[in-house]
Amino acid sequence: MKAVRLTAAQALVRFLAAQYAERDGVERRFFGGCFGIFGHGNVAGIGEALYESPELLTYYQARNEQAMVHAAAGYARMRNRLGALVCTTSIGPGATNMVTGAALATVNRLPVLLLPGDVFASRRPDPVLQQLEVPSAGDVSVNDCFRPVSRYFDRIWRPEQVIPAALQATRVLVNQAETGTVTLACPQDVQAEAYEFPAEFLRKRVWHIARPLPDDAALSEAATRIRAARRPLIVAGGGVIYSEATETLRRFCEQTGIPVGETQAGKGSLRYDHPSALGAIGVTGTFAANRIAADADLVIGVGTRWTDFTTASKTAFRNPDVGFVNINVADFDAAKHAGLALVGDARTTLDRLTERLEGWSVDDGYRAEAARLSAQWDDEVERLYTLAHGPLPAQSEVLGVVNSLSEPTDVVVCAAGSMPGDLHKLWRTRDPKGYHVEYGYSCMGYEIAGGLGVKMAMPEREVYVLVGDGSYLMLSSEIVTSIQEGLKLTIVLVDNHGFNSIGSLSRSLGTDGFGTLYRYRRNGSIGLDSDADPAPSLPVDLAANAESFGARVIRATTIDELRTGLAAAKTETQTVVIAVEVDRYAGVPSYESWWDVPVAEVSEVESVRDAREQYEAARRDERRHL
Ligand SMILES: Cc1ncc(C[n+]2csc(CCOP(=O)(O)OP(=O)(O)O)c2C)c(N)n1
Ligand SMILES: [Mg+2]
Repeated sequence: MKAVRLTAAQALVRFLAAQYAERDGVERRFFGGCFGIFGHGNVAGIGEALYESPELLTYYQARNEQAMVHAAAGYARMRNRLGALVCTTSIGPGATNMVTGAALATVNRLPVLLLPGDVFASRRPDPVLQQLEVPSAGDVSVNDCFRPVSRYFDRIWRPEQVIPAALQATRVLVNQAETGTVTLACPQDVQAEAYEFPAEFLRKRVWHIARPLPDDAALSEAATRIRAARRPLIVAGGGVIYSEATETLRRFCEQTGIPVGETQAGKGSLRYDHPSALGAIGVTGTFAANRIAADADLVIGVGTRWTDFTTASKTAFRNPDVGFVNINVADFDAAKHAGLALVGDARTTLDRLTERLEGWSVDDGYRAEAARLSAQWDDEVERLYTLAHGPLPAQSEVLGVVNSLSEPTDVVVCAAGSMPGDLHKLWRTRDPKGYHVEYGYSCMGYEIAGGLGVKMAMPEREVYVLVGDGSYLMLSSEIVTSIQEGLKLTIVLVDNHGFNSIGSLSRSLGTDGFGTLYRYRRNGSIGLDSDADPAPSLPVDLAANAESFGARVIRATTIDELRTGLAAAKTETQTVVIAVEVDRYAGVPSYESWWDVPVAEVSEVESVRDAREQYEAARRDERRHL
């Protein structure tokens, strides 16, 4: 057998460049490039391999390791998990900076391949710079932190081990049920060691991405249960979009009349103006979806993880006889809520169910009720889009202007703070890939970095990143990368001088927004100043910060200025930051839902005791779906 003498790093890079994924007969390269920040732990290993053969994997420079994993997650989501990016780091802090990004990708079931550098396999120069020694275990390094946040983990102790490790890594990454972060920790000496790699290992390899189907018995049982239901409801999750099942879902609900509520990852499954579209469901849901959910007798979850936000902490489905049918490619999720598990691909499974439900539909009254609620909800959106609130605008108006000035296929990106909830409720989605809110990990700092990954995956689309001041302060450095790469982002920086989301949560729990305003220390404390009597604001100018990164900056103080700014941003070819201040107290209400956040059982504070009483009352509605 022919063999090629390569370093472990060179062999790995060659292998990655030769991997393809194929679904429905369409073949594409799986690894779209490699982000990297170099240090002694990877500069002469993977760094050398990328330098020696730059045509194999495009190298992208990032500012922050966590951010580059976020970008990789955004990219993979935008590619419907049919493509991924690689991230290489040095050892120690460079490596552990990726742990948060790794968890985010795994929670959201998105493929990313991490190659953190690791300490010497030979242990010769131990302890090396940045090595954390564990006195009781010689084979532990900081990279063991990646184990619980990865779907697959290996450490490449010897160069020939690249062969099984790379094959296993790719198997997991392309597997729609298993996918998430894959970590191959790469000891810095091994990266540079040579081995005779078989040519067969380096050949082009096409991984077929299947559309598995549940068995006949499960499909028949599901059809029987749906036919018997009077008020069925579909909850569409991210799986609908990843499986490219949105058209199939539309046909399914037009034939059957079953209305659709959407999770954060599933938003965009059905256009906002479809008569069966109830919009967002759960804690951040619409009254349309939450009312239908309350009485539903059968809930069909498609590609959803059933998080507490979707189920309103298990209070959303109040019909005592409610049952669940779960279509999911992962049996782990399909089994939730004691549902009838249809383990399979969303698109093919919905197709089969459509056939089996031929001639059946919900009654006309129920169909009309859903359509009426859907229309009433859109009136509420319109109201919130046009509040004419002053002197500072309300956040909902900002979202309204961005929505109405963006094209249907443009992409809105967000992750943490008060905007994800408002977007979930209010964003009018017109394209399955037009809504990108990371709410599995809801990680502050994802917004700009994730937006960069979205743009890398679909450079032909305009990308609108909505970011709060808190998230901006946490991680905004990838603005520099977006400018370096000529990948334009339109960043709308919504400033309310601190944490609006946690501030109002805190107030609702009796703790008066403690620690959520950005203010000077006063009378010895921070955060004890009240919303009614705040300490002076901090002299921070985030727009100036963005300008210093090289972004074009537009400052808007009114909704009209925001509108003009957004129109001007469209003509720019580089990243633009539009800074706008909003009234932190002009929030969007919640609509007939509840979120379980425990309140102190005993407290000196009267407002906390009151909140506890309300909490205990609300918790009585929490159910177990067994
Ligand atoms: C990394 C991280 N740390 C903490 C949190 C908890 N958290 C959720 S929202 C939020 C405040 C976000 O502030 P900002 O971006 O200004 O948005 P706003 O709430 O003001 O809309 C915090 C601290 C989080 N989601 N992510
Ligand atoms: Mg804020």
